[in-house]
Amino acid sequence: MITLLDYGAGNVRSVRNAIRKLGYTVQDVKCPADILSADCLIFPGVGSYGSVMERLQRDCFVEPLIERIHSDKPVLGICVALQALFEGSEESPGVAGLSILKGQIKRFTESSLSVPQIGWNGVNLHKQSALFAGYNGEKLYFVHSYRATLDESDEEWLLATTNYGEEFVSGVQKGNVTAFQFHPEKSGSAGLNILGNYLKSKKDDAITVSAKELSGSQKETKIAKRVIACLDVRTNDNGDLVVTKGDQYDVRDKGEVRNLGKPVKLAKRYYEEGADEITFLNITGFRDFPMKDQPMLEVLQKTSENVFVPLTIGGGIREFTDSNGKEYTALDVASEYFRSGADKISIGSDACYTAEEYLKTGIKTGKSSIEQISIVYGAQAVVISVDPRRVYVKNPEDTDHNTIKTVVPGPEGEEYCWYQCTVMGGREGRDLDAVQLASSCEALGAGEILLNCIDKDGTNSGFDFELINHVKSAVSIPVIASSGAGSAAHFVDVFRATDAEAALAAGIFHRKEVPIAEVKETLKDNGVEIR
Ligand code: 1PR
Repeated sequence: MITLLDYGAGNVRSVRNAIRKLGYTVQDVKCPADILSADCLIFPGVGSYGSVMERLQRDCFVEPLIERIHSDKPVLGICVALQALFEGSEESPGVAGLSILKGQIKRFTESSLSVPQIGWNGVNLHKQSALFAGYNGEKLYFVHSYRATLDESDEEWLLATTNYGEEFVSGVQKGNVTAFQFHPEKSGSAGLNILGNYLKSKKDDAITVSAKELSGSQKETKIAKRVIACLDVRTNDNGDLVVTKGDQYDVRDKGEVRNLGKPVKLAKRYYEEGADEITFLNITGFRDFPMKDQPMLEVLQKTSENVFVPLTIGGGIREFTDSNGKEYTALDVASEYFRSGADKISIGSDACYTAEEYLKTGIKTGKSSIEQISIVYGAQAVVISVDPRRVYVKNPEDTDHNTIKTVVPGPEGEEYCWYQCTVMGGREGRDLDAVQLASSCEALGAGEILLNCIDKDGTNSGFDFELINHVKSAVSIPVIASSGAGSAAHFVDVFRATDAEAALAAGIFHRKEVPIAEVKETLKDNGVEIR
């Protein structure tokens, strides 16, 4: 029986599912006394530093947690939970941490790297640990903007470090108290093995493997380029929820919605084939309301039972009033998705409306979906899905929008274009360009850009490098290149021609034209860092 400290923030379902998958039962901490009496406690950290500490304070969990740690009873902290062991964080100035370890958590400072760090990175082990028995140096999943370093007086806690521009502490351990910056529950089979070792060692003393044996010679770790499988989901004309795929966003073939499979089954297949991340887009979310759309929530719940890599979900994240007059905020909708197993939510149409308002006034109202969700769940949980299409102009002066000189001239030989943002799945073009959208959303607290391209979608002709470089140079958050992948070589091309952190594809995976393993192999053969 494992006790989970679920204080109601973010995707704790994944941790719960991972524990169950490993054959253990889970009970929740219901009152402060449970923290002290638990045999084995897991403290998942999701959300921003301030909101984690605020919830712990509200529920009177701070004192018993400190007491449990001081008395060396088993605790495993994950992500922000590692950071919570320190005195405080730049993320939430003035908020006191648990102060087990000295010092403040600081934001990544290396300007050439996107922040947050989102993706798979290595760890260097600094001491023996039973938790890494059977670990073969696989990369593990990280998602954070702030990082820990240890004060010299706490050196005995050092378990693992990772490099992301600078070296930071990715694992601490002393006696029975351990915390990881990475997410074992999201790190595929390698992560489940580590989590299993923690759970096992509480039953019978697990084998301890030497740090040297585990990580070999210590070297700088590198973040991998991510390969993402995307599932566009909607209800077809028979009322079945299906994975579909458009050609330049037109998902109908001879009048019928294309049916490329069942969402839960396909997601499991992609996980097993080595996808680094899975994205679901509820493509009719702009007209249906997700909280009434239980099948979509069910897709997430079922998927997260068997898929242990990050899950993103988009579609319909906005405020809404139902037929009974009940009002829901975008945060309510997102929270429901997080509770159902999402690690990140993606906002499409509503991000355009928000950016337009922000560009008009320059005021951050704190009320937009992006701001509300980012404050509670952290920037890394908020993805902006951009659906742009090219608009050609003869001269840059012909438009107020951000233009590029293109190597793919327009129908009338135009040498310039801008990328017009669209809403409602490409149905309506807005007076907003992709750079305006991406940079406004970053300013409002978004943590990643999912950069689709209507012109390229479903064409198998390769990614639009011009668009990706144009947007990438305007933001300092990670960018996922999307639309147009037709071969494994296209992934190599996009990582050579742009600095995108990830590349996403749909059609080639659904139609089994290119297996994910082939994409990974080809990237590796061409010297691209992969998981
Ligand atoms: O506006 O917040 O409700 O979100 C709706 C979401 O649904 C947006 O993220 C939007 O991108 C997506 N969407 C809406 N309509 C469509 C459509 O196709 N008719 N799909 C759609 C977006 C693009 C990618 C696709 C890549 C890769 N699909 O998701 O997977 O282009 O495809 P490829 O590799 O086959 O070329 P809101």
